[in-house]
Amino acid sequence: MPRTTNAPIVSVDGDRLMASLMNLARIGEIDGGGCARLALTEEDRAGRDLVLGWMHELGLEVTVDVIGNVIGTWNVGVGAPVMTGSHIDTVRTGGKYDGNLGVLAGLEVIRTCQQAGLVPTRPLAVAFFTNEEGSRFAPDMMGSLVYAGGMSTETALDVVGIDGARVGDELERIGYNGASPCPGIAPHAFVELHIEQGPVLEQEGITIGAVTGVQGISWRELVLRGQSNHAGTTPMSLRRDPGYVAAEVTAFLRRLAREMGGHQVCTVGRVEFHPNLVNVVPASVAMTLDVRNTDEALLVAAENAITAEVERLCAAEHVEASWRRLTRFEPVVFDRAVIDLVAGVAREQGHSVMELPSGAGHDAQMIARMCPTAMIFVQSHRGISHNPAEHTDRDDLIAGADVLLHVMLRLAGLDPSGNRASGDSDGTTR
Ligand code: HGY
Ligand code: MN
Ligand code: MN
Repeated sequence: MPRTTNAPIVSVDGDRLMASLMNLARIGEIDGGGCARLALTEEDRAGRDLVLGWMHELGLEVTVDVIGNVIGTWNVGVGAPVMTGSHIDTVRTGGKYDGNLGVLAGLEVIRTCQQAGLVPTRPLAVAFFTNEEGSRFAPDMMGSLVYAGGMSTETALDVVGIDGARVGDELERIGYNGASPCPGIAPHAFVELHIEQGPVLEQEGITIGAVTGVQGISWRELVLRGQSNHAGTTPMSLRRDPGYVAAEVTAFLRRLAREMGGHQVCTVGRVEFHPNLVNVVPASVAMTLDVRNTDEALLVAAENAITAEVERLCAAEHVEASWRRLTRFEPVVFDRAVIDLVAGVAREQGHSVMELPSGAGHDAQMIARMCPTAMIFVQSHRGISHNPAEHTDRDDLIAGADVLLHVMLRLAGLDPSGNRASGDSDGTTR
């Protein structure tokens, strides 16, 4: 049963949207109904090729830039484009909708306008940005960060991933080392549709999230070096065991997050022992620390508390610690006028709406450096994501796409009923 009571004047084709999502999900599909398309792998190439083909079918002008971001532009009207988009790379155990929904709903918006004979006064553009996930190559949101001028192309191309591959070499290998320069063209406005990837909308029984911003993200790699030794002959009093320190650090992060409360989250997602053998006290351990908070001062306090605890543990165990910064983004606040437009359009379509911050990072947080930006969230079933079981109901996917359609049209100066929307030159609406 469609959730909206006020069907929009122009609506996306739900069957077509679902078909494109399922087609893309078949590329890199894994057990449990998910996807594995790590950035710049063969699977990512295949996904890129498929979506790029759909862009050409729509008659879009397609550009590939120096970091592999792909932008399809429907060159109608005049001025900077109203842009939407997201990413189609996934984590190794990804779902069908993370990122993919934002890109494919953007293409569905353009298809719907073309078929309805709606011609916006501004170009509409759909982007998929390179390496949003960051799990192979840090930082995450790499492509949109370079697009927005927050990271130099040279630095990004020289990033080496967890498997030893270099970004620039991989881009060339898959044929997406494009020519368009970065920073890219600043859009008139940017709106990204994305699944919430958390439990809030479903728990509150709300259909549409008008996203207020993105929390701060701190990724660090910690390498602990002790002394490799025989597991059977080495007395506990003589050990310099980095594995023990790694375990204590992991437990400390959990306690710290619980004590700080609020939006504070801490995650140890990767731990690599060396030599990783049953009867050898490890020589070293490399681990990652993902620490986030909506409040920058609290995020800094959490980072400092962790650094101090690592120092204390290492001193007691005679282990050495070395740190490497992988990612550090401060919290981002989206544009109030665009947030209000998202909420207003959703309510016009009869949906329940709430404002909330994003716990996950998104390309929108980078494009927000260039133009008025906001996001639209739809529910994630049981808040699960970065997991093959990731699921969002069909009606919610379509509701999100319809809100995206009408927000983009308003930003492009065209009201669905064909009147000129009261837009002004800086992308905000009154
Ligand atoms: O890590 C994140 O928040 C995003 O999925 N890259
Ligand atoms: Mn995502
Ligand atoms: Mn993700």
